[in-house]
Amino acid sequence: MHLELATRGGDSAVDRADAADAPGADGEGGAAVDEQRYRRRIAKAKRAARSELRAEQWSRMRLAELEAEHIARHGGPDMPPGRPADGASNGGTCGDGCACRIECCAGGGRGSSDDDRPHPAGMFWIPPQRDSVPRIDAARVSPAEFVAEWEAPGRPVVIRGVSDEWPASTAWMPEAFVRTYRNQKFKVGQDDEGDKVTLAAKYYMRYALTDPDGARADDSPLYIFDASVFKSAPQLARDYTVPEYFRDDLFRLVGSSRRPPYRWIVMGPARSGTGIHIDPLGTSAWNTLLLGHKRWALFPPGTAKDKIDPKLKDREAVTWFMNVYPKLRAAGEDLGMVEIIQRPGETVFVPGGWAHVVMNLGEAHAAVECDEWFWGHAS
Ligand SMILES: O=C(O)CCC(=O)C(=O)O
Repeated sequence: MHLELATRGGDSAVDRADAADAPGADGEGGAAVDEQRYRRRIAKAKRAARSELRAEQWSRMRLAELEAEHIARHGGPDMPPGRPADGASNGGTCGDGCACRIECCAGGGRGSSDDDRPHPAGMFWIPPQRDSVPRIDAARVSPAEFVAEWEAPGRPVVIRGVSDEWPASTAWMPEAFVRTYRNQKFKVGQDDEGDKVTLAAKYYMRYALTDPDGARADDSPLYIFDASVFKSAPQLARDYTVPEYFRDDLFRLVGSSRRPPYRWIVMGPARSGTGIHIDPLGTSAWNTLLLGHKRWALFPPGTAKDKIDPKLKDREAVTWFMNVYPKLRAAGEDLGMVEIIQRPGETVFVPGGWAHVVMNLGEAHAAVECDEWFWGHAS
C-alpha cells in the first residue's frame, strides 16, 4: 500500500474536491451538511483507492458480521472483544500496562491442541503459543548487544519500553489526534494513476471509529499510511524518538532531500493492514504500536515466493490471512514462518529481506503506530 518509493505528487480528484471545502466549514453548515460531506468524502476516497470495487463490494465477504458472530459465540455475552472466556486461558494474559487483558503473547511452544480452539477475541486472533518471537526490554539490552543478537544475524524480535516517554503515546490517541489534526489530510490509499488518496482526520476518524456503516462494515477498511504528512505537519516527527538501536542509520547519509520515504504514521481499524511484501532496498524496519493489536506473519529471506505470495484477487492483508495462511499454518514451521501478536507499547524489528504481512485486530479502536525503514549496521 505504501511501498512506492516515489509518488507522483499531483492532486487527486479527492484532493481537489476536498480543497473546495474551507477548513472548519463543517462547524457552520450544520449536521446535515456535515453528514453529506462526510459520506461524499468517504465514497470518493473508496472509489479512488480501490476502483475495482463497487460500493457494496467493500463488505461482500461480510467479515464484520462474521467476526461479531464469532465473538458472540466464543467470547461470551458480556465480554468486551478480546477478553478471554473463563477456561479459555492457555498461558497468560496481556499485562505490562496493557489495559485490554487479552491473552496473546505468553509464548510456550506450538502444537498444543489449544491451537485449534476458537479464540474468544475474534476469528483473526491466534492462540498465544503461536507467537514465538522473543521479547526484549530496551532498558536491559545495549545497542551493541542488539546488533550482535538480532540485527547482524537478521532475527526478528519484539522490543518493549521504547515508546514510554513519547508524546505520541497521548497526542496520537484518537480523541486528541482528531482535535489537533481535524482538517489535516492523511493518505489513506493510492488511485490507479499512483496519486495519493487523502481524507481529513475528522472524516477518517469518524469512518474508522464511530460510523456503523463505515470501517466497521468493511472487509478491508481504508488505512492511514502516510509518509508525506511529516512535511505538512512537522510536529508529528517531534512526537516520537527513534529508538537508540536504530539511530546509527546509513540511510541518513543519503541526505534528507534524496532520502526515499522512510517513516510513516499508520492508523487503522480492525481488518485494515498491509499485504505480503519485502521492504525495498534491503532495508530493515522497526514498527512501534501505541494502541490496539496487530497480527504479523513473517518469512525468512529466500522463502519461495509462490508458496507465500500466490496470485489472489487482491493484495489485501485480510485476503491473505483468509486464503493463504490456513494452507501455511501446518507447513509454516518448515518455511520458518514466525507469527506475532503485537501489543501496545511493543516495537517489532523486521530484519531486511523478511517477507511480512500485517493486519490490525480489534473492534472499535484503531491501531496507531509509527513505522520506519532503515539500513542500520549489518545490511
Ligand atoms: O503496519 C503495517 O500495516 C505494516 C507495516 C509494514 O509492513 C512495513 O512498513 O513494511
